[in-house]
Amino acid sequence: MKPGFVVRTDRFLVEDSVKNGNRFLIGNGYFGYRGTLDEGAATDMVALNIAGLYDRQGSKWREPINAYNPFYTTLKVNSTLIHPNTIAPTEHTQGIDMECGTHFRESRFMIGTTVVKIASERFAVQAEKRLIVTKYSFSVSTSADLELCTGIDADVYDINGPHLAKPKGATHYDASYLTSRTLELAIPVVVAEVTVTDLTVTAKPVWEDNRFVRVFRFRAESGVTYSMIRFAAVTYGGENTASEAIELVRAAKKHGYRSIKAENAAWWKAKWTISDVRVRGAEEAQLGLRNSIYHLISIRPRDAFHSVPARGLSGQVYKGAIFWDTEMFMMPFYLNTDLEAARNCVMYRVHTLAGALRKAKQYGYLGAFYAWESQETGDDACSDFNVTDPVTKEPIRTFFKEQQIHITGDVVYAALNYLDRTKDLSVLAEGGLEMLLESVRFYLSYVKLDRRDGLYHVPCVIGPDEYHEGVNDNAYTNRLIHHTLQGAVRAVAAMRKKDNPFVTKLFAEKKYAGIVQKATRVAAKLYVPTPDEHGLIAQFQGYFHLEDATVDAVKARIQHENEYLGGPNGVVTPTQVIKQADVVTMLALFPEDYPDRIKKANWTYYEPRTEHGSSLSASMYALVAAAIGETEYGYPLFLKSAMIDILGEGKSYAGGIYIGGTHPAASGGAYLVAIYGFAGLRYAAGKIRLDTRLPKAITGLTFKIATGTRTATVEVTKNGGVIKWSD
Ligand code: IFM
Repeated sequence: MKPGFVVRTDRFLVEDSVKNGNRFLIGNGYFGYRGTLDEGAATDMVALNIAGLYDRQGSKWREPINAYNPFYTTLKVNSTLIHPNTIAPTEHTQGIDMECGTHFRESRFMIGTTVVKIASERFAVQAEKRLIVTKYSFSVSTSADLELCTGIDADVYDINGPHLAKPKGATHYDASYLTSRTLELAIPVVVAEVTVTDLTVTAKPVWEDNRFVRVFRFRAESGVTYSMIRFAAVTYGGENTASEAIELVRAAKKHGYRSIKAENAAWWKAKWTISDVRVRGAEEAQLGLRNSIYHLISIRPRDAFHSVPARGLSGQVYKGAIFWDTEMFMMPFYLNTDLEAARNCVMYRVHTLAGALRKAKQYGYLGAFYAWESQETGDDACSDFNVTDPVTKEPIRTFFKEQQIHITGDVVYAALNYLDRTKDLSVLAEGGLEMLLESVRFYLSYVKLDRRDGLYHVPCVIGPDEYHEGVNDNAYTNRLIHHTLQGAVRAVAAMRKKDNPFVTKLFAEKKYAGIVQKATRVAAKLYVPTPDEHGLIAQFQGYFHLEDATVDAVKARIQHENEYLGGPNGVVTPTQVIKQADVVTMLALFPEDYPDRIKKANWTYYEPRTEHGSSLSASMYALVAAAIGETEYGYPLFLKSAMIDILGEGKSYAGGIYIGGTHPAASGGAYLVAIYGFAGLRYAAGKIRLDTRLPKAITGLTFKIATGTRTATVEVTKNGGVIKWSD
């Protein structure tokens, strides 16, 4: 294993299993498999989390389903169950080798005088997204009676489940499989497996404790290493779900473990060639950044109907929903390294436009009001009560879905970036232009003209700082609306040039006559907060009149460590303390808007007033820090984002609700800081320039930018940068 590519632990603690499940996740965009041990069960939060397949039970939150666990395996030695939760291993290593996307573990146990060794590796197959493969080996130092139990565990970890009907177990030649259906929409889900061992005994699958397992009983010789290879597939949705899964595992067996492993390693090698950012001089930064990239690759959307959930594919937190995190924090990585994934993110929003139209209508607006928490249809999965008061146990009414109207502008921002970068107008022809114009229509129906100043204002919103609700003229939101109106007008012009009849037909069908003129007029008269005499931009109207308290002073007012700080009764609400970067996010996303002097004034003002209560916050401050020459201050914030899933120290509760999992927005944010902050990449009109601001700890960065037709290799040192283009 190559140093700099491995994240590992050399100890076993039962209480680390949830954290390790996130840290050691493997995935291929179709599913994520948490980094749990072979013996793991539902109580250890084992999860084969499927992208984009959701289910709802009663009035509980709708969330993605975890499929049955095909890799459940335990070993008994002379009738003693060798389980790290009950017998402390004398040696233990677990981790991921990011170079080839493989999870590994090695454990050593002492049972009396017998040494028992267990080792395994597993990986998500990239070429055939429905497949996952594992190899499990074991040995005993003295001859013993062994019982190897392995199969499909139907006891699934769920937050708001169960989501699957009672499964049926069956076999087909050497394959065994479980079939079930989701409870809400009766979508068929199948998990199949084939097991190949080098044992002389065989075993037929049987039901044992809600598991469909084979139990191999045999006398093991001392010092012999026994191995088992398992090919598993998870399929859903079609008429032939079961036969597809069976064919997949049988074909995989035929193809062979070694070939699949070698092909998978080659896939990762090619992926790293384009995606890696080599950091010189700072090992921690290198590992953190690579881990961020590893996660973004592992959860990339595989088709135009999927995008990336806020907790990746690490489980059901945040309802497996897609937030603005994808567009604003992750898209830049995909845009630079994987244009197909970037296009999928854009097209997912095109395909969920109908949900956004329904939401706007529900709240009395026109056009597309995108879901704050978006699932497969684009309808809003966000609940009325998103957090619970940990003291009273009462749910707290939050207005995220009604008031975070910036989400529509975020969607448009990413789509426009994709178009600027690729000139791929096919996206506009396939529904993208309609998406942009419905977004315009939404904002035109939302803004209010104030006859006193003749300007359009934006009432009653929540900005990125979610703590202050129902505010007017949030700078970030207003700026995004302005960008949406202008960007859509430009897109119409570009599309008219390419295919005027298409645009004319669309305008007639959707009744867009006059929309361009109105968008232009409103953009010109839209109030976007500007700097005052001190260079400060008010986060929203009246912000500077709030109590100017420190974060510590405000936190001293709470009664419970998990108390929700925002909302009508939150301790931060009457104060200027904010949850996460808000004005600073605007400055980070629109770097050309203001000179460094203004950026510095706002960064200096807002940073000490920011709780950084969201994992999205640190990277935005680090990005602007680099721009204003405060790179050293930004460096720890960069590390905080980059290391979040290695250290596993992210916030786990928000007002009594579990919010743990991986943090792909922080991962994307770390990438943004490295490329656009430290290397200072500026990309405009097909040209790259560099405005390098390396922190002291980093002596150099090397990375690639793939434009679709050409690839640039960028090499940055303390003395500046060199860009080499290749076709
Ligand atoms: O999208 C974020 C939001 O900005 C802060 N709360 C968590 C969400 C999901 O990451």
